[in-house]
Amino acid sequence: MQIKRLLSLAALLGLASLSIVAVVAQEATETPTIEPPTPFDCKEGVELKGEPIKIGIAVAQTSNVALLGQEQVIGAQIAGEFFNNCGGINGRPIQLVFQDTAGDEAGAINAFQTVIADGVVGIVGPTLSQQAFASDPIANDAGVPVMAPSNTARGIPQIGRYISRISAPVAIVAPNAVAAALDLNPDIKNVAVFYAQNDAFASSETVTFQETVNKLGLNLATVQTFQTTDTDFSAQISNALALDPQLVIISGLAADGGNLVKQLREFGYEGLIVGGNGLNTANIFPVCQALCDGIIIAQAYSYANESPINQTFREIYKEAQGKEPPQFSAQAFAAVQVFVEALIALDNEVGLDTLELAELRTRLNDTLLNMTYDTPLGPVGFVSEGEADGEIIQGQFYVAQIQMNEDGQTGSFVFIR
Ligand code: 1QQ
Repeated sequence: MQIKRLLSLAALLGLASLSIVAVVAQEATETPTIEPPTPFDCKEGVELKGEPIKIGIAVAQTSNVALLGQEQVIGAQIAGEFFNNCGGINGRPIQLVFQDTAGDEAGAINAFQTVIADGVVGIVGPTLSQQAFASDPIANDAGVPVMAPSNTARGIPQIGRYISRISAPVAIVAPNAVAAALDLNPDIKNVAVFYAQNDAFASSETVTFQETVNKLGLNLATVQTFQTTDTDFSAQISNALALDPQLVIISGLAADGGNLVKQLREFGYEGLIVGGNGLNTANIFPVCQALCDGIIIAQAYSYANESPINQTFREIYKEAQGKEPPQFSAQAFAAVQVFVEALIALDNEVGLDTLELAELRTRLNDTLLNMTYDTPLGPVGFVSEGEADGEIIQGQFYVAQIQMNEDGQTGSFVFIR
């Protein structure tokens, strides 16, 4: 009901007034630009008919990684309802097929195999890069397009032609957080870096953080390692605090990362803390509670983005969840959006029901790589050729700082850059 009302509002706004934003890119030495996307055209009131088109949503609904995956489920659910209310794929409904990957590689492989066998045209997932390196080759070999909603490690699009990501890589996003920390404390000299050695994302993100520290002329005083399954970080913390850091940078996941922050503060560390993408969720609040206060985290999404589609997404999210939407939900929404818009374009071009599933999947992959999209993340496109095909081209990044409320339980992400 409520979603309907908001969607009418969106229709009134026409979802049509996005200004042209220059988009610069990525990782590479040259800076690819994209054609400014056409705003999504919501066709409300269309009666949906025909066989649903299935899109797999294979993310972590259980395990520790669900602290991150739950936000993706919410973003995808909002997208499923939104795009069906906007006319589906030229009047055919989409059906999101949710399959829990849990937190490990085996879970991701199982979930991918299950949704592929179920006949999905593409997959949004998995949650972790660590899982993606195991499950994506299966989809790639089967010719099933994957849109990674949150895989930020180096090398994800390079897994294969069918693998793309909506989640900007750590190499682009993470340095912003260190720059923001220096704005807050220009006297930072010594930096202690911590990272989870058993996780592909954390091992990739720490390389970027360490390079950034060196480039900025700061002293990389120590690099401490841990496991995402660790709960006691006292040895590493003692080692690091002996070197008097003014900044601690953590690349881990939510539960371990939150615990590490908590223990750092309990050991008396008072300096700034930068958390990586694995700490980028309000679901760490129950872990570090009041001691989460002040963590600085780079963002590939801001709820303040004024584009109509973002403001519609934001309204729907806030109505359901009572707070501002987080990055992982926005990225999951945008991942579904890319499949929907590419399916509509392909249907307009050839008619989806003229294609066998295998050909549909291949044509969908080629189509999606060559379009641009006005998403809640801003205008995005993809590298469409070569080794890095499927890499996102996105222009807007931000930094937020966690502000905990007096109750020590609730808090928010306050944008500082
Ligand atoms: C990755 C990540 C995770 C921390 C996101 C949930 O960025 O695994 O690549």
